[in-house]
Amino acid sequence: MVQLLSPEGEYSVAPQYAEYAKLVQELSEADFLRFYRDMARIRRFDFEANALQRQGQLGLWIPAIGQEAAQIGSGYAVGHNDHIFPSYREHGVAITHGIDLMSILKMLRGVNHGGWNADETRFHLYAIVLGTQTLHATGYAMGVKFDGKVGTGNPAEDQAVITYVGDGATAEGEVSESFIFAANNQVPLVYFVQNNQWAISSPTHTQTRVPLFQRGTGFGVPGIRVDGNDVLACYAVTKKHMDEARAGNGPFLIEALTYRIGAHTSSDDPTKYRDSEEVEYWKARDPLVRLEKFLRRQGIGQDFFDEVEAAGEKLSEEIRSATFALKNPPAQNMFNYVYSEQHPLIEEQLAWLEAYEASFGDQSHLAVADPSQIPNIGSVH
Ligand SMILES: Cc1ncc(C[n+]2csc(CCOP(=O)(O)OP(=O)(O)O)c2C)c(N)n1
Repeated sequence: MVQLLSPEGEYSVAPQYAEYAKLVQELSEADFLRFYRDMARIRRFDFEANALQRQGQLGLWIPAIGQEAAQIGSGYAVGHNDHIFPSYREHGVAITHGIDLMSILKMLRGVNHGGWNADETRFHLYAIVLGTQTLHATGYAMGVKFDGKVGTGNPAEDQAVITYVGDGATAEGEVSESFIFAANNQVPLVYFVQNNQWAISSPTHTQTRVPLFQRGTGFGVPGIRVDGNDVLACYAVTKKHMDEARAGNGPFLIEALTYRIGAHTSSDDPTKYRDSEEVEYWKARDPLVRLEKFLRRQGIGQDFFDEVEAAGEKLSEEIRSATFALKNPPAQNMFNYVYSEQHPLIEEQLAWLEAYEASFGDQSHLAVADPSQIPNIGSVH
């Protein structure tokens, strides 16, 4: 397993991983601080979103606590032409590609169809149907390959694709199919498997007989395991294999070994199926604490951590007030974008809905109180 930062935040490189360490040496102190800022930002966002869900402001929350190093490290390793096909938990990767955090919350409140501009950000839409994104990514990477945008040596031309998939989802047939097409066509694709060790209540060992980094080997997709709680290793390993993919060396799989510290979603209670000792073991290997220890060893002072804390407070306030201010869209919006052109079935259903709503007469006296008047319960640590 590639590890560059120990849980105590010590930087050390085993000789066989020197090629990865070279990529870390190209980073500056500003990069390390940016990694920390974003990891802390996304964790704060996570706590806030969870609280908003509990207050009834969101329909669902999907936490990523514990997975910040895997997401921020790999996200920053994606190049300026590359495309990203996420699963549904990659809020950390999203912020490395300029996704506005409110677009994630709007989706989980159900006030839009779930989206952002994937053309601009190259961060494609979340995929809830497990494993499907690996096929989308493979298809996209086949297009890149057939358009000759691989291995030209021109950084303005060459492209690679990365797809994020969970440990459990690697057992889906779609993922095996994507391995076959990716390998046979030698497409520029990196599979980034976040092994957070649980697929809702199913532990990884019930999903595979081989370590996940070997999942693609028989299909022709080689792989490696990285410490998913070590942001520097996640950055370096992803950077190296995205570079290789862009250069035309075919698909590759990275298994980032991490842990889902929180629940699967706000609808799940993990105390029903896993031991608290296991959770405590992984909390002691918290990726954010590990990077903090490294930064303190590098001489980064308390001022920096205070500044990050203050930015977190500000973010929480912004997220809360922006969420409270969200308006419910007209129910008619659900018919938008079903077909590219008008369709008689949709017109009929829309007419039915309008007649149904009109049958209640004027409803304005039933309007709910202004949600911004809901008392502030304070931030959650
Ligand atoms: C095709 C399909 N089957 C089942 C589900 C229900 N489901 C949602 S998440 C999940 C577990 C996925 O676990 P994993 O791939 O390890 O990713 P994680 O949620 O841990 O990030 C399941 C079974 C689904 N969304 N899609």
